[in-house]
Parts: sequence; structure tokens; C-alpha cells
Amino acid sequence: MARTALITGITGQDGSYLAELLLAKGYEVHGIVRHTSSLIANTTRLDDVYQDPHESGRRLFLHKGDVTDAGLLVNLIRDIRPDEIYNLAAQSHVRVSFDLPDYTANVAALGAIRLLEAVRASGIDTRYYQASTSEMFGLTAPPQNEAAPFHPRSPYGTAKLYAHWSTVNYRESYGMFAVSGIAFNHESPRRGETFVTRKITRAVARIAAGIEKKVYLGNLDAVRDWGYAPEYVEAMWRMLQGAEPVDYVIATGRAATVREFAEAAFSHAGLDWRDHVEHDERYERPAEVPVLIGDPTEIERRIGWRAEVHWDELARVMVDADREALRAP
Ligand code: NAP
Ligand code: G4F
Repeated sequence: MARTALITGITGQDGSYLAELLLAKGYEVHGIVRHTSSLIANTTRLDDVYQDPHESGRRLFLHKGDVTDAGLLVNLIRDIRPDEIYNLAAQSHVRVSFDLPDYTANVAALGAIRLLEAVRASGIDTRYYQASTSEMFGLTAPPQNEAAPFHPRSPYGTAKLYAHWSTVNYRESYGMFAVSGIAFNHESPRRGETFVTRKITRAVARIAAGIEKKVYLGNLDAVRDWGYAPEYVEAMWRMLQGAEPVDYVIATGRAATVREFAEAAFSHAGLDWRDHVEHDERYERPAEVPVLIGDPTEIERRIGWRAEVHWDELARVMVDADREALRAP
């Protein structure tokens, strides 16, 4: 019997890579897709694995839904009876969470509780992965590991902290196999265009092609531990295969400033970042997280996961992909 997985947030960066990984491993994969009023579906990141509903032998199933709808989650989990649930759904943009704090909490914090309760209500034996974040560490000094204190600095960070502790609480209260992966920033050519890495690499491609001249950024001094998203979904999967439910930091252990990332990305295209980057305070946050550098010792030691791609290679991969996309017809 093929194993069955349910992914919330399947249309996002990580969800799409995770769906590919699980399909390659022989899973039957179910994903929740939000309704949009547009004919242009929000499933473009799934184009490579999409299967028409009329195809026989289909293993990818997309269900209209939303993690703000508790009844839908109960019905879906009762019907699918997944072996594994990956909760990746979130309004995941930190700056946006200051403008939409209520909505961000409803999705990122209460979404987790709704899923955990839906598992209980369905009475099934399933393993649950919660997509937690290094944003929960916020002001805590680096390197941040599993024992580091939390000090979130945004509505997104506080919402995710609620979901993290809910996951721990359901494990301790009900004996559920529920784990929290505390992932540091991870990027790819599928990264949303308003996150800083992709904003930079997309701008590099457009500037190199003569379409634009400038890119406007906020705080260039922020330090981030940027990894490669396809490797991070492998860590998520491995966490659900363990004998015991354990929470891990998922990180590369190396970091750079936004300025250094920009410098690397522009120089890969033969450009000088100083000629093209302008400051715009609109992209700063009411409270910044200055330095995130993860300590991945535990996940490396206990389940053998290790990041291979680091921020400088990532910058080159993303610039190449954005330049290639511009050349595509
Ligand atoms: P992403 O690209 O922003 O994807 C978010 C996904 O959540 C999308 O599929 C989105 O659907 C979906 N979603 C949003 N609101 C929803 C709702 N109300 N109901 C159902 N689905 C909803 O994020 P990502 O980078 O793949 O990250 C995946 C998860 O890991 C997120 O929870 C994020 O907070 C967390 N995380 C990410 C990082 C990182 O560096 N990437 C690090 C730590 C933790 P639409 O496509 O319709 O918008
Ligand atoms: O790319 P960012 O928006 O990512 P941020 O805020 O670190 O959050 C991402 O990583 C988290 C894990 O740590 C995830 F949980 C979260 O869902 C998301 O995926 O910004 C990175 C840094 C920040 O310090 C920001 O202030 O870049 C700085 N920055 C400077 N200029 C900018 C810009 N960020 C954005 N988005 N846009 C700018 O123009």
C-alpha cells in the first residue's frame, strides 16, 4: 500500500518541492489549494507534477480548501486518512504580518490548532509536521539551537510560536507523533518574488537584460542563514520517519548579510551592486530580527541531514534561474 500524505501550503515554495519528493518516493499526495477568483490557478509551482483529474493511476490530489475552515479539515482528514500531515500553510511574509496581524495569526497560529484538533476528531494515527521558523528566536543571540530561548519580533513570529508550542503540547497531552521543524531561511528559484533573495536575483536578471536599472531594498545589515529549499523538504520528511518525535533546528550554520548576498548576486552577472541598489525605508520592519544563524548539530548528528548548498552558491543558482526565465519564450 502506498503511504498517503496531506500537505497544507502545497502551492508554495516548500509545498511544491515536498510534493515532488513524496511522489518520487511512491506516496499518494493530497494537497489543500485555496480558492481564487481568477482563472489563473495558483498551482504554477506544481506544473511539473500536476495530473489531470481524469487520468487513471493518479497519485496527486488537490482539494479546494483553507486552514481557516475547521470543518473542511476534519472532513478531509477523516476521508483521506493520511499517514503523514505536513502543515506548511501560512501567510509567511514577515513584513506583511505587521499589516495583517489578525489574518496572519488566524492562518499560521490557529491553522495549526485546527489541524491538530481535526486529527483528534478523526481518530486516526498520523504523523504531523509543523513548519516552524527561526523567526521565533528573533532577538536571541546566535548561533541559535533547539535550547535557545524564543523572542519573536513580528506578528508572524508570535503566531508561529503559538503553533510551535501547540505542536509540543499535543505531543505531550495526547501522545501524538507531532514534530516542529525550526527552519532557518531557505530559498530557491521558486521563492516568492517579494522575499529579499528572490527580489535581488530577479532584479539582477532584469537589470542585466536592460529592463530595469535599480532595485529598492530595506535593511542591508540583516544577517540570515540561507539554505536551499529542496534540501529542507528532505529534512521535513526525515523528521517524520524517526522512531521518536523530536523537534530540530534546520539550518546550514553559515550566514551572510543582505548586502553580501546582493554583492554576490550582482557580481555573478558581472554587475556592481553599488550601481543598482537603493535604500527605501518602506521595506524596513517596525522591529527587525538582526541576526539568524542556526546550529544544525542535532539534526546532523541524530538523523544525518546536512545542508550542502550555502548562501553564495544559492545566489548564483537563483540568478541563473531568473536569467534563464527571462530568456524563455
Ligand atoms: P510560501 O511560499 O509563502 O507558501 C505558503 C503556502 O501557504 C502557499 O501554498 C499558500 O497558498 C498557503 N496558504 C496561505 N494561506 C493559506 C490558508 N489560509 N489556507 C491554506 N493555505 C494557505 O511559504 P514557503 O516558503 O513555502 O514556506 C512553507 C512554510 O514554512 C510556511 O509555513 C512558512 O511560514 C514556513 N517557513 C518558511 C521558511 C522559509 O525560509 N521559506 C522558513 C521557516 C518556516 P497560496 O499559494 O494560495 O498563497
Ligand atoms: O527575505 P525576507 O523577507 O525573509 P525573513 O523576514 O527573514 O523571513 C523569511 O524567513 C523566515 C525564517 O527565518 C520564515 F519563517 C519566513 O516565512 C520567511 O520565509 O527578509 C530577510 C531580511 C530581513 O532582515 C529584511 O529586513 O532581508 C531584509 N530586507 C532588506 N530589504 C528585505 C528587504 N526583505 C524584504 N522582503 N524586502 C526587502 O526589500
